[in-house]
This record gives sequence, structure tokens and C-alpha cells, in this order.
Amino acid sequence: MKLSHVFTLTIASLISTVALAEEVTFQSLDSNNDGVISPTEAQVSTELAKQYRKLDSNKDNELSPVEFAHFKK
Ligand SMILES: [Ca+2]
Ligand SMILES: [Ca+2]
Repeated sequence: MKLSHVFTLTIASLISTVALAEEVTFQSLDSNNDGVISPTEAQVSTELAKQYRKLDSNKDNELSPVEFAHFKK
């Protein structure tokens, strides 16, 4: 029982590592498909959340595809 629990945790952490290494695209971040990335949507990527204010060059509190193009991982 205990061993299988550890195994499940190991698999789960492997999966999340893979997910983090995955390419962060505008489409994958824009989860409600409204054409902009909201601050909430940006939280998916720690790096993007950090750079959000800088990237939002017109300060409308949304990231357009053009603004997102300046995002550097
Ligand atoms: Ca959105
Ligand atoms: Ca903006």
C-alpha cells in the first residue's frame, strides 16, 4: 500500500515536470480563448507571471499576441 503510494507520487511529479518543460504557447495560455492572456491565465507560467507587467506595454492588464511575442523564457 505504502509503496504504491510512493510510486503514484513519483509518476505524478514526472508528469508535472514534463508539463513544465512543454512549450508555452499563446493558445495554451489563453484558456478562455478570448484572444488575450489575463493575469490569472498568466499564473500557469511562473516566468510569464513574473514578466507580465513588463510585457503588458499598453497597460490594459491583458497580454495581446503581439505583447506575448516579447516573452522570453
Ligand atoms: Ca484569455
Ligand atoms: Ca496589453
